[in-house]
Amino acid sequence: MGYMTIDGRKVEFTDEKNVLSVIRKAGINLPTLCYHSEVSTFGACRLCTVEDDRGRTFASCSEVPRDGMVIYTNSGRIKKYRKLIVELLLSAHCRDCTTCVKSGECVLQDLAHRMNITDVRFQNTREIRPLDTSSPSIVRDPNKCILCGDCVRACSEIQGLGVLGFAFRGTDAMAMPAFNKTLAETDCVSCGQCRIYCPTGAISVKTHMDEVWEAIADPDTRVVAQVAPAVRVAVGDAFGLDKGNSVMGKLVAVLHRMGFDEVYDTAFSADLTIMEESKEFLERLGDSSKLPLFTSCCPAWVKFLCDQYPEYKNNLSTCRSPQEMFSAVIKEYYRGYEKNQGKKTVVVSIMPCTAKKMEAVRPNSFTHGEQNTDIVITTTELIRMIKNSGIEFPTLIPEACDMPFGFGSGAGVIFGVTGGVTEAMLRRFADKHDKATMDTVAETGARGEEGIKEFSVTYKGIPLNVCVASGLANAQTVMERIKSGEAHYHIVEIMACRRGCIMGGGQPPRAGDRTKAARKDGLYKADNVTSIRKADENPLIMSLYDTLLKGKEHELLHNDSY
Ligand code: HC0
Ligand code: SF4
Repeated sequence: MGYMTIDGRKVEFTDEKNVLSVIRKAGINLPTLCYHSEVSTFGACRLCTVEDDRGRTFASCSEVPRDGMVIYTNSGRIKKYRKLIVELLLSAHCRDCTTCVKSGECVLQDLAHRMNITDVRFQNTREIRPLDTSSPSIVRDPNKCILCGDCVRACSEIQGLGVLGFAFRGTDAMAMPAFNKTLAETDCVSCGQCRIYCPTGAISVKTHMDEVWEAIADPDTRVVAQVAPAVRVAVGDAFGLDKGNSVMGKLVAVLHRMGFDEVYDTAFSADLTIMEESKEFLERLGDSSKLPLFTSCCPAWVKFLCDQYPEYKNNLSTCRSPQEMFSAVIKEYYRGYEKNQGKKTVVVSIMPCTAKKMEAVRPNSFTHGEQNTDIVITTTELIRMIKNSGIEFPTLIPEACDMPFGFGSGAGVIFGVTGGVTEAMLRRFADKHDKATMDTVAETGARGEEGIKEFSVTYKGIPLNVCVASGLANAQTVMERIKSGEAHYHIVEIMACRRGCIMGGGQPPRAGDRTKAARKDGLYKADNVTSIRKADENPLIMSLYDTLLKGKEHELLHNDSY
C-alpha cells in the first residue's frame, strides 16, 4: 500500500500491479491499444506513457507503483507525444472507416477522434495485402493490423494454441499464422478470442447479415430464429439499457418485427441436451466405459480435442449441441407438405459465438443430407441488424416465444456461463425441485470464475468427480492431468471461452470486469425467475419425446462421429 500524486491529486494504491491500473482507479481513462489485464503486459503501443516530476517519460503499464511517485498524465508534452503515436499508426493503416466492419467499435478510430486528428501528415507506403477469408468464422485483414500483439497473446496465453505470431520485419511486420498459412490451414478453433482482443478491424467476425435479410424478404421462405442463452444478457447494453439484464422478451419482439416467422429460445434444446447427455452419462457409468464424459456443446473445444488429443475422441458426448439439436428438430417438424405448405424453412441461429458458424457447416451437422442450421449470426451482428431496422429497441414491449418449442427451463438458461451445463445435469440427477434443493446444487462447486474447478458429488451412493474448465489453456492443463493419470474424473465440462459463452467471440467486445460480472449475474437472475428449473420437468420436452422424437432420438440429437 502507498500513495502517489496523479495530476495533483493524492491517490492510494494497494495491490495494483502497475501505475496504469492506479491511474484508471483514479478515474482517468488513459488510452491503450495493447494492454489487457488478463494477458501479459506487452508495452508496445506506448499510448499509456506518462511523465513524472523529473521529466522522465515511461509506459505506465510496465511500471510498478511506488510510494511517493508524482505522475502527470496530460501534460502538454505527453498530449503531443500521444497524438503523434496515433498519427503514425494511422499513416500505416487502411482508413476505409465508413465501410469498415469495426466502424463505431474501433479503438484506433475512437482515439483519432479523441485526439482531434483530422489530417494525417504522413503517407502510407505499405502495399495492400489480401484478406484471409478462409475461416468459416473470422476474417483477417492485414491492412488494419497495428502490431499491438493482442491477438497473439490471447491465442497463446488464454487459448494455449499459438496460431498467430509475428512475421516479417520492419515495415513489413504483421501478426499472422506461421509459414504464411491461411487460418483454415492452422489449428484455429474459431473461438474468436483474437477478434475480441483486436482493437481494430484487423480480425473481425465473418458476417452473414445479408443472407438473413434475403431469407426474410423471400415470400416462399419461413424464417425461424433460435436465440442462445448468452445473447440476452449482452444486447441491452448496446441500447443504453442496464448492463447484463436479460432482454429476451424484447429480442423476441424485435425479431418478430424484423420479419422472422417464428422465434425460439435455445434454452429449450439445452434442456434436450441435458436429457440426452445425462442418460448417456448414466449408461457409461453403468458399464464403466468412456469415462470421463466430455461435454460436446462447445464446437471450439470439440475441435481442440479432436486436433490435439484425438485418442480421447470417444470420450466426447455424442450429443449434438443445443444449436444443432434445435435446428434438426425444427427441420424435422417442417418436413412434409402438410406442415410446410410448400415453404422452405431457413433456421437462423443467433449466438454469442463465432465457432458456431464453423459448427453449422461441420459434416456431422447435417440430417438427411440437409444442413440443420442454415445461417449463424453473432450477437454483434444482431445488434447491427436491429440498428439497421430502425426499431427503437428500448421501448419494445416484451413478447413470448412461439409454440410448439417456446419454453426453456432455467437449467437451459444457465448453459451460457461456465459450470452451467454441469449444474443443469446435477439438477437433472436431483430427486426434488424445491428452492432448497436447487440452492444445494448451486453450491456444489460448479459456479465461480476460476478457470479450473474440481469437486465431488454423490449420486445414488456413488462418488462422482467433476471438473469444470473454461479457456483452452486451462483445458490443456486438465487434459495433461488426465493423460498422466494424475486426475480421475467422471464428468468434464469444457467451454473454450473464459467464463463461458457470455464471453464468446461474437459478443460485443471490450467488456470490462463490471460487464463480465453483469452478464453472469444476468443469466443466474433469469434462471431464478423461471418457474421450471429442471430440464426433465419442461413439459414441452416431455411431449416432444412422445411425438416428433419417437424413434428418431439418435438421428436428430446425436453425432455418429467426430
Ligand atoms: Fe452457448 Fe450453448 S451455451 S454453446 O455458449 O451447450 O454459443 O449462450 O447457445 O449450442 O444452449 C453458445 C451460449 C449456446 C449451444 C446452449 C450449449
Ligand atoms: Fe462458442 Fe461458447 Fe465455446 Fe466460446 S465457449 S467457443 S462462445 S460455444
